[in-house]
Amino acid sequence: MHHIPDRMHLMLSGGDSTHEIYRPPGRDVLQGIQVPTFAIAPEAVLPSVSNTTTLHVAKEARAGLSATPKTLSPWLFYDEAGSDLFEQITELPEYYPTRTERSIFAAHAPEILCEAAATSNGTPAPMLTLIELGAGTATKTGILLAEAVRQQGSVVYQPVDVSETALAEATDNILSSIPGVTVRVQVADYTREALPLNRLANTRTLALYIGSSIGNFAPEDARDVLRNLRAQLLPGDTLLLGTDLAPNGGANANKTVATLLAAYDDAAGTTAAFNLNVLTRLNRDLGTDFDVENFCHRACWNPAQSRIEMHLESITAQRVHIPANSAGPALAIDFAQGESIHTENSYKFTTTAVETLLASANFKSTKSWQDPQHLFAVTLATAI
Ligand code: AVI
Repeated sequence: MHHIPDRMHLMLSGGDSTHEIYRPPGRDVLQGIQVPTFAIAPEAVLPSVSNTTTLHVAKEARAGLSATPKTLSPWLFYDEAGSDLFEQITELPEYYPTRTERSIFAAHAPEILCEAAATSNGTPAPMLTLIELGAGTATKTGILLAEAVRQQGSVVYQPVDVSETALAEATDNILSSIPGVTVRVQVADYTREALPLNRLANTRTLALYIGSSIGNFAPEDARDVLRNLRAQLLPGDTLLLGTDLAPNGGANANKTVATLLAAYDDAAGTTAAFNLNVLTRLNRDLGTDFDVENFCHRACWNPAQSRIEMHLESITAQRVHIPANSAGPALAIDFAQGESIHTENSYKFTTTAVETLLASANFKSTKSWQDPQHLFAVTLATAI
């Protein structure tokens, strides 16, 4: 069985500027493809886009490697090998976010669902419909769906993702394990397209944006993603947002910079392999001649930006070539010894920063849950 990560993050070129946006996962990103909502058999209606994807890879690599400082978009991580490596990362002892968020759902799902359905005037609780942005294979979502079925008898679940293979896997997993769920998958890029919700009469929407996905956006882009979502919701609908906490960002000082650094530079070297795999991908997809042995993985904490940064550092002075292709002419890229390619940001939040971000997109934070060690937060917010 293939494994696809919960999330991925990228830099997209828009006109002549490059800006950071966030994109859900998938081995091959489906650029600009939007198909109608459909049930269960997404492969049947999607055209092949492998050439489009390769062209997009070429454009990203050219723009990023010609820039100063050099960058590569994080969505490039998620080819088949990178997706498998990310899946391994989520199970590493050092990488706490995935299991911690799952533990928060396991401990608090009844309360989360009750809060999302709560009414202030004593009227009966509305039926909740769950949508999920960047759902991927929706492995953690099952806990919330099972609780929704327990509370309301059945639930409609609308996962949104650019990867139809991930959505097919999510659908299979959920339908085979949680009776009472109706799955309506939607293949779409939620960072760039409106999300038609196909709202059912007399229901309230609970939107899930979990897995710390929001942390892979620059702050302005994070706000824009939430505003795009908010534009599709009605007042009273809710958003459940998963955020990784900054060092000392929770209610105590348990979480240190060392905790964070270990999560992004694990002892087994899986995150290093994940980071370096992007060079292998470029060699394969574009015919570049990166000597992967000549680069090393670096993770650092940027306190001013409250983010972990991942870089690939050039061990020696070296020249790398991008062959001519439909994205442009042949290019030679020079690296000084110690120069790095910035490959990812992963922002970490204080509880105040989460509230401020939500408010900037017209959500009011109503309740937040953290694990006992205050590593991770799950925040419910109401559309106002
Ligand atoms: C997908 N995203 C939330 C991960 C993170 O923690 O920022 C990606 C990742 N990069 C290295 N390890 C995990």
